[in-house]
Amino acid sequence: MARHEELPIPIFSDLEPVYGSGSQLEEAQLRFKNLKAKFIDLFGQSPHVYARSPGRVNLIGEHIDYEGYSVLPMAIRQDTIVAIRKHDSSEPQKLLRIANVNSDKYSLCTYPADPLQEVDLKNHRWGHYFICGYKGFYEYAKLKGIDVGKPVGLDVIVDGTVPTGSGLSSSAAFVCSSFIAIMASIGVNMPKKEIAQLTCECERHIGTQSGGMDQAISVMAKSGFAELIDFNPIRATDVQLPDGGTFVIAHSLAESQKAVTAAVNYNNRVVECRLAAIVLGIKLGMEPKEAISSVKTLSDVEGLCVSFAGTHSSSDPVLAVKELLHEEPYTSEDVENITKEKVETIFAASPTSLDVLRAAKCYKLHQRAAHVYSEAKRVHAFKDTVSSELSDEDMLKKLGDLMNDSHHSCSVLYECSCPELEELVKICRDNGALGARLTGAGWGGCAVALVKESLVPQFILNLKEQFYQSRIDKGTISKNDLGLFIFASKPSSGAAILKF
Ligand code: NG1
Repeated sequence: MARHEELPIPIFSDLEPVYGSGSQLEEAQLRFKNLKAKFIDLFGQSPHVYARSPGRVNLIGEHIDYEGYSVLPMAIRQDTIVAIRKHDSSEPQKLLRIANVNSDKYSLCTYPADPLQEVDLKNHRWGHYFICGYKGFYEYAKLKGIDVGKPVGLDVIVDGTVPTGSGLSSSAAFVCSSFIAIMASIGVNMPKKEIAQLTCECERHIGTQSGGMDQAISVMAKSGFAELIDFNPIRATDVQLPDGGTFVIAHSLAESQKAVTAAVNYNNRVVECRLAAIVLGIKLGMEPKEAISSVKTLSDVEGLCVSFAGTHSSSDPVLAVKELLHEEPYTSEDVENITKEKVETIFAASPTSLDVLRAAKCYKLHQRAAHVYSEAKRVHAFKDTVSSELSDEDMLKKLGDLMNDSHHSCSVLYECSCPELEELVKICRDNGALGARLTGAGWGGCAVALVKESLVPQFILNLKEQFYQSRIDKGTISKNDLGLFIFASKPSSGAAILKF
């Protein structure tokens, strides 16, 4: 039987295989009905096809996907649905009209139907994420020589329930559902692993140098399982989580605008990791020129670091980091003395990296590399624990410890936490979570806590009282919306095409 990631996106004519039964199905039926009505109201015709793709919570493995390391996320029930109608080539208007069911917050965006258009990064608009998928699909079709005809107009309405800026990957849910809807409207389908790769690449048009975790899980998720996602090549392995534990997701209410802050946060860390990898490569015997041209990620020099550790009776690459990279932040001059090259020259081909260099004062190479290598190990320890012979109780405790260690590393070494997340993680632990950590890119967004199933209702009540009540009193959120900010989550299904 073909492996899961080799299969195309499933096409369904009813909602049950995607949303299961009960209240979740009823809610989905209502959303689709509403979406269709809005579509007809706005565009005068019904959509041809729908695509949906879920958000995700990352259980462990933060900020290591772009360094080539495996991660362990699961899809959540919140998703983005894209309804689409492809114009007939005889229709005169060649425009992409992108509307949202939440038109108060997201007003209609209009773009030309030209797949070569640039995404205007200086003027961020919500519709840009659709354009990422649009450009990505046409780039792929051109590369593969698929005849998709001349670009025509598209009418689109989007309905997203993944909270934005929350570390739950609303952006990937939107880009993946857009890409799949465009693909389906043209009558094409392809293996999930190719879509995961393409959507990862095309989301970079928005200006972040993302790894591929979010798109991979959104496209390849299976109901009931978390997935161990490997890269190069992309592969998903089902991970059955132990009984008796539930993951509770809680929003810190600090919104992280990843695309807007990329130069000082997300892309800054990608640049720091590359510099750390080049410097390690040189210290471990590579010629500077060779290191600059061939070393892209910390995984590229892991072998050298492990060999170095071997000479000290260890196999831990962190040992090389401790011995070879000082804790003092590196200035550009410090780096250039080692690389014999201007940092601007190293990153000359990447405008978003040059933005990072312009904004950065120094680079914390030791701390970032120590996080990446140790976090990569924790992902495998998590997977090994889940498949071990430990009792459920011991297993849950060990998983919780790994999550706590991961948070510590994100907070202290990678510095991607924030005061609100620190407060929330502490409150989770004080209320009996076996482990709690920030999830996703950080600098705001959500925490995920592993909680004994029997304690979940009380745990949620305590968090409402101890974290959210003061924010309700201040008017930051409304009491009626609490369910959007704290909820228990089970692993949900991945992307799907729906034709009725
Ligand atoms: P968020 O911001 O949580 O969607 C981002 C990246 C991931 C990964 C995590 C950190 C995008 C689309 N996603 O996720 O690839 O690097 O941060 O682990 O940029």
